[in-house]
Amino acid sequence: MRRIRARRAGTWLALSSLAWSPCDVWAQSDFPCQPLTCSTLLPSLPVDDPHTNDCAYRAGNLWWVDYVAGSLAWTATRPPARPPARAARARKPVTVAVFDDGAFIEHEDLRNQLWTNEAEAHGRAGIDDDGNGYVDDVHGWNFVDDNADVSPSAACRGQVSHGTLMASLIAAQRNNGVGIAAAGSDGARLMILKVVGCGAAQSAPLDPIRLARALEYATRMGARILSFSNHWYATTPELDRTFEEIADRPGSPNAAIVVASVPNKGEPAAGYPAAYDFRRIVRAIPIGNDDTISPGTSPAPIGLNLGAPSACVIGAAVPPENYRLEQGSSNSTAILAGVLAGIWATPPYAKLGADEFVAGVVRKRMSTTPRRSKPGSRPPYDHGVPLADACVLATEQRSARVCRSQEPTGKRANELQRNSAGRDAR
Ligand SMILES: [Ca+2]
Ligand SMILES: [Ca+2]
Ligand SMILES: [Ca+2]
Repeated sequence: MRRIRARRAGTWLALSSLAWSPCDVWAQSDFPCQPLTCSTLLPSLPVDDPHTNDCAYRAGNLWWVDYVAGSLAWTATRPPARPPARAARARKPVTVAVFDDGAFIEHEDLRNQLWTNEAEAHGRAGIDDDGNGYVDDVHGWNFVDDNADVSPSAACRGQVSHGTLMASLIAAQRNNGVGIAAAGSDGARLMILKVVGCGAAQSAPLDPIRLARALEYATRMGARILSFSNHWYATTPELDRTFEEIADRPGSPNAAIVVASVPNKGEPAAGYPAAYDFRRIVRAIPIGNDDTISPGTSPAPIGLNLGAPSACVIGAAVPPENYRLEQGSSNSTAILAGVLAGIWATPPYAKLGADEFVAGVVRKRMSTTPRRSKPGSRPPYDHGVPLADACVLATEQRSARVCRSQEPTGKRANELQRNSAGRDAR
């Protein structure tokens, strides 16, 4: 693998592509709780899960959750035959570190989904209670301003909070009566690591020392999945070594799975960390409608490349919006991270180490699923990619609804057909 060595000031980090969806839904006062008519929105199945009351889900707007069979992961993390106490012990939430521009952690779908440093949560303000070198790091750390405030700063309010959206697509709270749900709702806990500022700062040069510190923090504090909905095109020996330790060295005490975005705006290369050929790198390939790979997707190295939804995805936003409809390869990455966390937290996978999970679940099962995208027009996508799909696992625990069919039926199908006809006529 050829690595581009960078002068420190030349290492760039860019949030992977994210764009407004073309759907005019903002005039709807109760967005996202009413069924949306959107030119690119794929249908969900009729909602009949009594354990999931989130309004966007019940409205059929979370097509992408069913697409990756997120509700299968919920079912599997709710073993019906076990007493509650045993079920709780069997479950092992996976800490997912979100490397982004921070997140609005007071959001109604995020505040109960956070990783918590218990020593700091029950400690004294202004004191580094656990002695890890970071004062009051309750839910993560702000490596930009070097403090514990991981929420978007006042200067960033009114701008898109990329990290808020990503955090919600990994692990938005399920069954709280509001908003959305995600594949990692029950299995993931979010560690918020602010490594880039908002607005114009998002395309500013990356400080590799800052990123290396954040990586070291994440693994030391127990993150098992590191989610990067961003990429950069030059690296340093220090960063290479850090990623190698985390994502490649067998038996490393810092072993974790790195979920890396592959951008889809026609970039000639995927960038880092997707460009690393390490064994614990899992790349998200953005999938648009009808199982097609987003046409501008950069070529990714051979390896663990799984397709995940990118278009017309509803996620959390900073008030007063609260929710946004977005499309982009960033979405695919966060959704894939949530899928992996949701599965990994579930018996019998919860007991596996990072290498075992990658080898036995991601490589052996998910990467060999017969459910694949349509072939892309050019290498390396001319044979398609396997689609992230929890249904290939734990067949004995399958939720019949999500695995039975990907096609809408009955009344919902008729309704979608009418909507489609109406769109075509416009
Ligand atoms: Ca601390
Ligand atoms: Ca403290
Ligand atoms: Ca919710």
